[in-house]
Amino acid sequence: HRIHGEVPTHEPVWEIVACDENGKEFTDIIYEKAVGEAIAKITINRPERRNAFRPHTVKELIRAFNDARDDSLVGVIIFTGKGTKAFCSGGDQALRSKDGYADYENFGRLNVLDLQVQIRRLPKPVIAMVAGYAVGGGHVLHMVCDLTIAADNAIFGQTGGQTGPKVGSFDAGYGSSIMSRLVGPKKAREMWFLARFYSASEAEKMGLVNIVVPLEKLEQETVKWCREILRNSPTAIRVLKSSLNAVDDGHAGLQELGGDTTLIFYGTEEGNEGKTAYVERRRPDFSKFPRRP
Ligand code: S0N
Repeated sequence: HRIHGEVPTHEPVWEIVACDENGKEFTDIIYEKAVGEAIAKITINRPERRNAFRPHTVKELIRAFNDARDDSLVGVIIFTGKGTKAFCSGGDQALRSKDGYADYENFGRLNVLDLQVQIRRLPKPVIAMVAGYAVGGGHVLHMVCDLTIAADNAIFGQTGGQTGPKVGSFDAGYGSSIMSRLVGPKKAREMWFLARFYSASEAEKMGLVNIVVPLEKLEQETVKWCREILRNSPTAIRVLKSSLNAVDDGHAGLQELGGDTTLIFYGTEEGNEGKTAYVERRRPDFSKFPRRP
C-alpha cells in the first residue's frame, strides 16, 4: 500500500468492439475494452446453450483474442460467459458430428484446440471469470487461462450430465496434461475417470482456481486482480508467463521464451550494433560491450 496506494474499486466503463472495420457485430461473443484502462473482456454469448461453443464461436474468439494480443493498449484479458448459469458448457452437442463439430460447413472441426494454444501463448495474462458451469471443453478453456476467479455458484468437471468419458468424449491434449499439473496426477485421473462435478470450494482446495468470491462480487474482484497486475512490469509478466509454460510446452514453450529474449535483446545497444553496422556498411564493433560473468 505504501508504494502503490489502494487499488481503485470503481466499475470499468466497457466499450463494445466490433468484429471488423465496417462495424459488423460479433454474433456468438461480446468483445469489450475498458475505457482508459488496459483491460479487455471477451464473453461467450450463447447463454441459451449454457455458452456452448460451435466452430463459429471459436472463430470469433480467436479473432478477438488476436485483437487483444495485438492491441498495445491491452495488458490483461478477462475471458467469461454471458449470464450466471455457465462460463461454458463445452462443444455444442447438437452440432457434434463424426469428425468434430460442424456448423455452416458440413465437415467437422475441433478448432477449440487452436484457441487453447492461442490463450497459452498469448503474452498477456488471460483470466477466466467463472460463474456457473465450466464443464467439458469449457472446463479445459478455464484451465488453459493463467488465472481463474470463480463465483461461489461455479461448478467444474470434465463432464456435463451426459458427456465426458460417460459418452466417449475426452480431451487427451491440454485437457489432460494441464489438469494433471494443476491438481496432480491422482486427482486428474479422478476427474476424468469418474466424471464428477466439483463445487467452487472443492475446486479451490484442488488448486483448480485462484479464489472463490460471492457471485455478485465476481466481476469486481476480477477487475481488481486485473488492476493489480497492470501495475506491474508488462515485460516481466510476459517473460514469466512464457517461463511458467516453457517446460510443459516443450519446443514450442522454449520458442516462446526464446522469442522473448530476442525481443528484449533487440532493445539493447548491443543488439542494435549489428543492425546499425550492416545498414552503415561497416564491420560491427562489439568490443565495447561487457562479457558479463
Ligand atoms: C451444463 C449443464 C450441466 C447445465 O445443466 P442445466 O443448468 O440443467 O441446463 P440444461 O437444461 O441442461 O441446458 C440448458 C439448455 O442449454 C443446452 N445446452 C447445454 N449445454 C449444451 C451443449 N454443450 N451443447 C448444446 N446445447 C447445450 C441444453 O440442451 C438446453 O437447451 P434446451 O433448453 O433447448 O433444452 C448441462 O446443460 C449439460 O450437461 N450440458 C452438456 C455438457 C456437454 O455435453 N458438454 C460437452 C462436453 N464435450 C466437449 O466439450 C468436447 C469439447 C471438444 O471440442 C473437444 C476438444 C478436444 C478434444 C475432444 C473434444 C471432443 O469433442 O470430444
